[in-house]
Amino acid sequence: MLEQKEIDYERTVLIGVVNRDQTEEKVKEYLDELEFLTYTAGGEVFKRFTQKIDVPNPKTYIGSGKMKDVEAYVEEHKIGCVVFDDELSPAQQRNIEKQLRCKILDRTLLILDIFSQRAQTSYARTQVELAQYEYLLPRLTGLWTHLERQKGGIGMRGPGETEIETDRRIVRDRISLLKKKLLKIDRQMETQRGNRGALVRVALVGYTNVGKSTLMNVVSKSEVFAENKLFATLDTTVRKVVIGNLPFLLSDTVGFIRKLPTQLVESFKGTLDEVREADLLLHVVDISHPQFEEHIASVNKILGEIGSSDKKTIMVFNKIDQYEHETIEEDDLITEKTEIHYTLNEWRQTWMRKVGDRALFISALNKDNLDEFRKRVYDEVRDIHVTRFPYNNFLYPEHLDEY
Ligand SMILES: Nc1nc2c(ncn2[C@@H]2O[C@H](COP(=O)(O)OP(=O)(O)OP(=O)(O)O)[C@@H](O)[C@H]2O)c(=O)[nH]1
Ligand SMILES: [Mg+2]
Repeated sequence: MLEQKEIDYERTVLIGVVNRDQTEEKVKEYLDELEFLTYTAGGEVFKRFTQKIDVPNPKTYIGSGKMKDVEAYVEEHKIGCVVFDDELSPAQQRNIEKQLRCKILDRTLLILDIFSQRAQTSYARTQVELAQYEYLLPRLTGLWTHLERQKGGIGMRGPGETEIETDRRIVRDRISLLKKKLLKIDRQMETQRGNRGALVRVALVGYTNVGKSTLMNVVSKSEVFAENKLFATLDTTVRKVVIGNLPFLLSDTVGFIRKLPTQLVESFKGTLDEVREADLLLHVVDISHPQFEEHIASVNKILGEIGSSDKKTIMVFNKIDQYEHETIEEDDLITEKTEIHYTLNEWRQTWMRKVGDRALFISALNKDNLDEFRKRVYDEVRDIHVTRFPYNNFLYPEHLDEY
């Protein structure tokens, strides 16, 4: 009989701060996301600590009193890992680690660790490794050196484990080597993309876990890995899709997240080229997520960073099957109607006002409204094709009823 192997989740504590820009409610939402990230990396959250401070303590990020509370908790509950919701300076990381005597991770390191765990192809692995070395370089002195060398676990995957002792020069050499390797792969991929001919290119983009791969699978009948964890997809998959008689290329790529580490955006340049070179973006949104509007803003910010803000975009609001809104009782005269009370129809109207008919509401899982989705994509792709090849649009009859 096969032995049921249980995953040993690492005992973890989260820390966030409440300040002028981050209200208590916001910090709770951010820590919810950090908890999901921790779970994806293989950790179980035992407790969250938050503190009200406007300026983080330069030595320990949170104040010394709060640090004592955390220290006591870590010791009593045998916590192996403490995760901070922001990027820590190298000095902060060292000081905190000295006091708490366990692994200290910040948000960036946690995300890098998940990427490292998830990277499947040599291309993705090279990109993640580059980002990890870039993160490591300013932190080389004394990172976890007094901890016994644990095998594996959160934050220990990748180069941190074996090469901490080596000096900066070696790390710099490694970085330039990885960059060269990436450049070579990028060139090969560029040639591949060039060979694809004149087909219109459509890219799925969006926050992580919104359903991009699920939608890709439904539309293209492919089998891209989809899972309810963050960053299920790291590599780009491209499929030829035909709607009606119109063929085009659809790509599914890495999801975005709030505060995506800059090292990652930079080293994933090659993967993100697919987005940069697309003719049309399908911005997928998980409308059932309470912070979906903030997710849209984060995605738009990253699209700006990679120079893709001005692309033609269709907003695809996914997971409508899971959408819930709060209701106000009829005799309740105090509660003001806000966005949390919107029905799907009200969201539809709001977005129609913003982007016209470039907003769609679907469920990729239940295949709801997919006909409408196909028709919209068909229309946009046809428009692009006709503009590009004005004398070659014989492919597309005017009245096409079936998609
Ligand atoms: N309820 C519901 N769940 C969905 C829907 N579409 C996708 N999901 C689920 O959402 C989770 C994430 O789906 P993915 O397709 O992996 O999402 P993704 O955007 O590709 O995620 P990353 O690759 O991690 O960025 C999976 O558990 C899916 O089954 C939907 O329409 N409704
Ligand atoms: Mg995916």
